[in-house]
Amino acid sequence: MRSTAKKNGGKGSVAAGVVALAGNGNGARQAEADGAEVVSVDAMRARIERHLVSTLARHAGSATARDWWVATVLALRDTIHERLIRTQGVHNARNVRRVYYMSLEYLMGRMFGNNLLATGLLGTARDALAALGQDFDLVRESEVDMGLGNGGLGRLAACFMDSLATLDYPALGYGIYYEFGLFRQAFRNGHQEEHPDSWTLFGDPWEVVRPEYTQQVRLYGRVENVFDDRGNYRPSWVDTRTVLGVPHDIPIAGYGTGTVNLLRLWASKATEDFDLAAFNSGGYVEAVREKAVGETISKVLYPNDKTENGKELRLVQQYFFVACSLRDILRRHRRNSANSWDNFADKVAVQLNDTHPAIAVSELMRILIDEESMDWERAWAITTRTFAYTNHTLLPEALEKWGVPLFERVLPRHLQIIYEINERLMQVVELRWPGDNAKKRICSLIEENGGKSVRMANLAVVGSHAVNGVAELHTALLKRTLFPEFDALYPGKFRNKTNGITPRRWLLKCNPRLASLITARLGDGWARDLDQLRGLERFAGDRAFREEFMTVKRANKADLATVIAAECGVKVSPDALFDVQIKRLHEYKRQHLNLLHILALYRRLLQHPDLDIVPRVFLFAAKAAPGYDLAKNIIRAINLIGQRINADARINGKLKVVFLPNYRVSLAERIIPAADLSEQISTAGKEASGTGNMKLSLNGALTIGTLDGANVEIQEEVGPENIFIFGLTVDEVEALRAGGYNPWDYYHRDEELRAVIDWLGSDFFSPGEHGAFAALHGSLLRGGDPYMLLADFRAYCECQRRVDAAYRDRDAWARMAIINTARMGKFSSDRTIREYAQDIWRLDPVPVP
Ligand code: 26Q
Repeated sequence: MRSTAKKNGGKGSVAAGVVALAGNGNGARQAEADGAEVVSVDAMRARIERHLVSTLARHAGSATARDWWVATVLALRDTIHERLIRTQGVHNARNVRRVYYMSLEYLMGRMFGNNLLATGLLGTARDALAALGQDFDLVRESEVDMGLGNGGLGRLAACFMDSLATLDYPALGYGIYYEFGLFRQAFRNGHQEEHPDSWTLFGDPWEVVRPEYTQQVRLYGRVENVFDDRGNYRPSWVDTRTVLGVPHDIPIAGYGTGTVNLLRLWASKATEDFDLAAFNSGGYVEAVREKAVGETISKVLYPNDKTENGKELRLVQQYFFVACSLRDILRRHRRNSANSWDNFADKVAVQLNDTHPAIAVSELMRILIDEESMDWERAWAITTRTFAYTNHTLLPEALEKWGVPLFERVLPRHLQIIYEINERLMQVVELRWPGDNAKKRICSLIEENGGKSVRMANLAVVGSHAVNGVAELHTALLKRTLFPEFDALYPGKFRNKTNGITPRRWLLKCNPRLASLITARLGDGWARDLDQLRGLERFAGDRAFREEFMTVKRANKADLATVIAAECGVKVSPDALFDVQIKRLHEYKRQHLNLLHILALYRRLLQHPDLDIVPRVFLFAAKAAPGYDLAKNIIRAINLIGQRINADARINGKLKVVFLPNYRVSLAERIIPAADLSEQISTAGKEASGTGNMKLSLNGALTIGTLDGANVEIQEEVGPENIFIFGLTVDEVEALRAGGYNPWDYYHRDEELRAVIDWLGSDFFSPGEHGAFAALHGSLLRGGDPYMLLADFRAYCECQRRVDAAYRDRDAWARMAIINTARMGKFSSDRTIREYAQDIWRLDPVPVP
């Protein structure tokens, strides 16, 4: 192993991790030999025992698997905290420029395996637990996912935190310490049921609470118009209510490096005066009971992945977390006496993850003007130099807007500032397009139709020096369709930063078999430099390697089959084609197009029982927003149709349909390594990027997809011969819509399509229950089929036929799968983060010895 590492110039701890994951070798000796963390198995064992007794007050004889897990986390944390202190010491001593990532969501998943790999202590911990008589795999299953996000945007934030630390960038992530993360999903009679996710119920051993950095946040109240003794307007925000924000810090360890950054999550707490002043009419006990109001702010993550307009608590959450974070940034900046406002924007870069934290633009302006008495121009220059904004959606209905009356009640002073920003913006628009009121209406931060509302995207665009989309196609559409006026007004402000995923979690950790196979051929450098996977192309032509690659896939599929049997009670064959669609449930993602194809196959099989098709397992996993009835209806349809198909002996098990409940990061880690086919079938122009597409392809699944989001760039990398592309392009979608799209045309013209839609609309799959899928059925015809499933149906079926044909030639399939893995280098989040650092943040790495 040592020689492999040397030969490839990789970092030693990487090698230790891979070998240990594969289950052989002595991790500690390895790590020591490679110059990484020097913790012997005996020392690790002693640490675990010490934490078990002194921290958990447990006798080894009565300790549960969870106790062992907590004790091992604490033992590992000893190392991580030392590195954290060293990292922060270096950053502070050198007064480095930092990036602050502001996101309402972080989908971290489990931290244990990731941190063991990062520190090179996986083998050591495994051996230490074995020496203590514990089953490592059982112990690690005790960890509950940290599910503080909805989907792609939240997981992107988690991948970015990993890359920032791994690449030694000084960075801090700010977010909310939700007591309840994304709901737990269960199925009852095919219906989605939501249950609370109380992930902190028994405490979280990764976090450190920092009461000394508690921040006060003011809300509500009114603005008093005051003039100072020189006649200057000095507005004063009074009669506010105050809540406290208490930071909970989670360490983020870089992989194979000394850097440990922080994820700082704010929990809200009531102050004494918050409620005693406002609610004391009911007496002492009532007042204390009412304190709970201040604590609800960080109670729960909104389970929507598009805007739910007008929810006061959501606005309060956004402001609460932004206000805490900006104050914390300021406190840290002021700690160093060399710092002042003059160099603030030289030391601080803030990235806004979508518009959710966009209120930060007006909050920094408020601080500078009201609290620091700065003039407008200087305050505005500092503000716009500080912020940059990432856009994740083009869907107009998903753009954030806040009604002015609500905004004024919660944040009256901020509304004034937004009006002032807007007035100056309107002057700029007037200069550029004199007399053009239409342009003013489009650019305005205030939308006026009926009532007034604040457009958060416009605020984020004007308040930032850079705005980026998340894939090339998405950025082009952002400029062409969503913000053409701003693009004209601020040339060069809009840029592309194609998303990426961390190869540590999405290959090294989740797919140890494939990781070991790759490391055996290429050495271990790929986990920090994913472009090295190109070296696999050489082996795509090697029959023995292709067989090994498929053996790995087969073993991963067998593992997943066990999970499916346990979770769904369905028996599936690892020799079938595993056709996977895993993502949030949305009409635009078109899980129901997949379903229409399943119905078509099922019908063909019933009509021609000897039809020769490749046996397939259709795998779904997805959560629907609790208030999104149509999405829930699609889940129900997949569940009930699946039950019927799975139970139908006539089709000889050629089709299985499985909906795995409670999709989350740790479940994705089991599904992705076992996938043969990756479904990325959104209506062209709707999916900003997608990141699951990258994870699946990296693990050797072939993509069936539309030319949407990052699929376009995946095709560029793997080549058109190694991907299955079908359907309307963005331009064709636009043209068809402009010409008056009518789904009935397709319905009448295509006999099979008509048959499956009618079948879906019948009670065949819901005996005794009339109209179970009426909502879904109605959306496709009477509802006008807004996502154009009918237009793409035939092309999709044809493309699936090509998939079927390709899968029969296992060897050719293996070659394509290997090439997919080999060419995913571009989609490492390390590449994405380097681009942000160079083009947007102007940030340099700071190695930590
Ligand atoms: C906003 C206001 C109120 C309540 C909820 C929200 C909200 C929450 C989450 C709105 C949107 C989201 C999440 C969006 C999201 O995950 N978008 C995805 O981002 C990925 C990373 O860039 C892309 O790959 C996906 O294409 C995009 O859909």
